[in-house]
Amino acid sequence: MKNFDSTFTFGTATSSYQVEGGASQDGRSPSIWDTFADVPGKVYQGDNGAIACDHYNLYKEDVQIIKELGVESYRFSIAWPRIFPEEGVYNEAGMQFYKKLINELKANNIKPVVTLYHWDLPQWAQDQGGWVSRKSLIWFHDYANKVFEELDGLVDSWITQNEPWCAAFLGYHQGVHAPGHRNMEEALKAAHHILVSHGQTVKLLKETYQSSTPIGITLNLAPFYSAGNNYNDEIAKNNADGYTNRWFLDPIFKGSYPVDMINLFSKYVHDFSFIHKEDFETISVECDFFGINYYSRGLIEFNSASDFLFDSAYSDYPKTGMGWDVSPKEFQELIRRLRTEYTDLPIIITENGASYPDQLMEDGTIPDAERTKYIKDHLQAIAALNEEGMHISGYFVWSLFDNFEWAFGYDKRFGIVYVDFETQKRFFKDSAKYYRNVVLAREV
Ligand code: IFM
Repeated sequence: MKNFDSTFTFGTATSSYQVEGGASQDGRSPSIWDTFADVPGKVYQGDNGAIACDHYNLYKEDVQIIKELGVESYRFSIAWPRIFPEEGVYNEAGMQFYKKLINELKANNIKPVVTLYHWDLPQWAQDQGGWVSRKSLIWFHDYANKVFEELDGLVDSWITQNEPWCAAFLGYHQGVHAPGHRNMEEALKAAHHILVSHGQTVKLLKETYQSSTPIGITLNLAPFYSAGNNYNDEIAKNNADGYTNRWFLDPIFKGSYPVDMINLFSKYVHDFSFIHKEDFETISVECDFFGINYYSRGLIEFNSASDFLFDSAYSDYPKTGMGWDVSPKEFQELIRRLRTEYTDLPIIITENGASYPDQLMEDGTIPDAERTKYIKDHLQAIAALNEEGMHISGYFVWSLFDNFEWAFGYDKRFGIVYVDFETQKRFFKDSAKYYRNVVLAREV
């Protein structure tokens, strides 16, 4: 048995578009995900987030579920198109929802951890170029400014951006997320503006608001390994690491982009003048913590036909329902690397969890032994890392609920609480009961 000390935070996480529903309630305008989900073939079975878990209307009941789990914190995100449904037009009714949610959480002793951007860019912003346009910095500044004006002081911590790699590279390079473009130049511009928007937002909170609310960014990181013991696979692994991890870690913690990746990307991008020299000082601004979403390792092999010479290789590891390797040992290696190469900041695991095909039994139980083991293994890994002095200060299970899993629609269930999407009834899975016991005992 290993212990978590009293400073360690346990929580669960969701994001606005994945759980809220209420797509046209109280003046919300469409986000890029509403638009993308409308395009035939983009999302599994044509699913969308119009209703999702109806959290927008059921938030009071949902807060009771969080309370029953015994966790101290709830991580959620704000839907930008509720706050600014049109450029420059503030919508107080949208803000009211978050005020009510925060009040309800606080009344139940649950700390709100709030993400400003978890991928639901207003469609009006995309119509003008989205994150590819440098104007996104102005739009995001105005949005963050209004949110801070109304909510800072009420929330426990702020997260500026969630997983810039997904928003930029899945959205603008691979085309599998909204807005569904396939253009590396756009992806690099989007990634850059997202990173600058992060730094600018930290400065806004600390300098203009003189706020002491902790603030940080969340990256999705994966440790990569080469499939073969040969030079080609080593190169491929290095490129995978650069594309996924270093392109984001280096500017945040070292104040520059990795030169090997600039060289590699210059195959598709010939003009890097969208990167202004002074941007690095903004991107690398000092934060209070570093958020990591961890799901899996990647096994990599060389492929001369792929954009950046790498591909996923066959791996014989046990897999989650997403086909992702279950890899808690590699998670530990990732954290040790971050400590040696990048940062001393407290690390918060802002997401970790697994999707499996669950079955709701007649008696209302959901036996999800694989998810339970996944969570247990990662919690044990964290406790062991902390014994080594790695200073991980919190853990948020992804996700509180089964929800809209982006291009996979409702096909993939990540929740520790099962949602029957026909009735909107919620059921604790066995993993939720297990997690509650860990949280209460503070040991794993
Ligand atoms: O559901 C997503 C979440 O929105 C961002 N991180 C990964 C999760 C699982 O794919």
